[in-house]
Amino acid sequence: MSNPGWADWAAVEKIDPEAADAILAEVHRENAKIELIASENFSSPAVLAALGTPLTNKYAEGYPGRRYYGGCEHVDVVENLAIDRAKELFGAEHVNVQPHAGAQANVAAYFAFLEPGDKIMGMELAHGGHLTHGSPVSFSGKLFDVVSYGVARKSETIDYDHVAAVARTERPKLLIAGYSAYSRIWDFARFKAIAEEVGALFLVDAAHFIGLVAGGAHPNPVEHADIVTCTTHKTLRGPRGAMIMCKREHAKVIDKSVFPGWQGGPLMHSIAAKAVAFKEASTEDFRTYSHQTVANARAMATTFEEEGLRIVSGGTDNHLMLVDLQPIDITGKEAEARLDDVGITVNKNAIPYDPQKPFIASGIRIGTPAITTSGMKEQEATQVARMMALCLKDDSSDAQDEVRAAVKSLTERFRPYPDFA
Ligand code: DSN
Repeated sequence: MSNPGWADWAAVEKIDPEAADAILAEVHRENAKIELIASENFSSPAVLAALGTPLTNKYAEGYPGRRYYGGCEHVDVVENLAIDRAKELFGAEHVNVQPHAGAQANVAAYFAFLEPGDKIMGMELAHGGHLTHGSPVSFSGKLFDVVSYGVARKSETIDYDHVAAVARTERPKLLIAGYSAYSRIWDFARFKAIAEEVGALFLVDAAHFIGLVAGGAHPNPVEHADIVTCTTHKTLRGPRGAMIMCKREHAKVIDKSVFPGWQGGPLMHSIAAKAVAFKEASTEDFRTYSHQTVANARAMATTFEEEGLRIVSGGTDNHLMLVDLQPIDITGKEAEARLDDVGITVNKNAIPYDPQKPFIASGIRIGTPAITTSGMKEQEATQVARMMALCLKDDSSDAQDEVRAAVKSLTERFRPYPDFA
């Protein structure tokens, strides 16, 4: 059955031309611009097809075999497929595939073990951590007693001795590793040892790099952490969503915290798409993709440095890098706008010890998951970095036009949805 008949794009155009136009414009943007936002990727046609199914209709509160609604026999199969594939892919003892998003996975994981007012210790947002790791503007900072660690000023990498010293003094109940903007491999074994020494649970938020783990291009935090949370749409290239992996002994509290603790009905269409994405992630193609993502990031970092820009911590081991723009005297905010204008999408980002406010920022964060999905290799990644350096260093209209033309020519060859006209 190649055309099941329930997805009808013509109906969207007929019923809601305004929404249809905006959707098509977004797909066109994804095809026509160079996408370097480190947390974004392009889902495959199979993942997109699984998302757009009548599984969105089904209420399935509970878990496979233990639901609060009838008629769950098929969605049970789907959820079990997703769970079993994730277990296999990451060597996890238990997996919950129901969290709707990364923040929901973290809230459910924290409250499986913690009470409001308990102490958590995570990486500072300004040094690359995530809002949910204790920022005062998120639930994590409002409901918990937060201790943060950052990167060392000189190396711009984690100072494990400092983390251990703070943990010994503060004795958090939960130690969190993970980031939104850190380009180095994390020593999970060292963090586990610190957590054990102070009697803390150890949680890794692997949202950014979990796809690299699946493809064998990054160490696996599941081997060390009590709990691993992650999203499914970044390097893992699945549908927007999340999951939690944990040791068997924590399975019950994690499941109860997700449902009924923090969520109601699971998004079964999204869980179906997660199952498809996990199958894709177990292939040799995905291994190649993950290693290429890292190779592309390295190529870009080297090129930026050759062009006189500074890479925070001196390089990258993963899919992203922070570029310090201070040597060329342009702010992150200005750089984001100028690059956007020539067809290159990035986000401004604070660098560690940034003298600028976060909304201005001295840096930009660059990630290679999306361009690698579009087929770019080191040669194109290097070309993109050179084009970006030209755009940022020379604001003449000639230079900007030259980069705009180069973007057009590259995106004609490398686009995520080539069949979309
Ligand atoms: N918003 C994501 C990112 O860009 O890293 C994290 O949630």
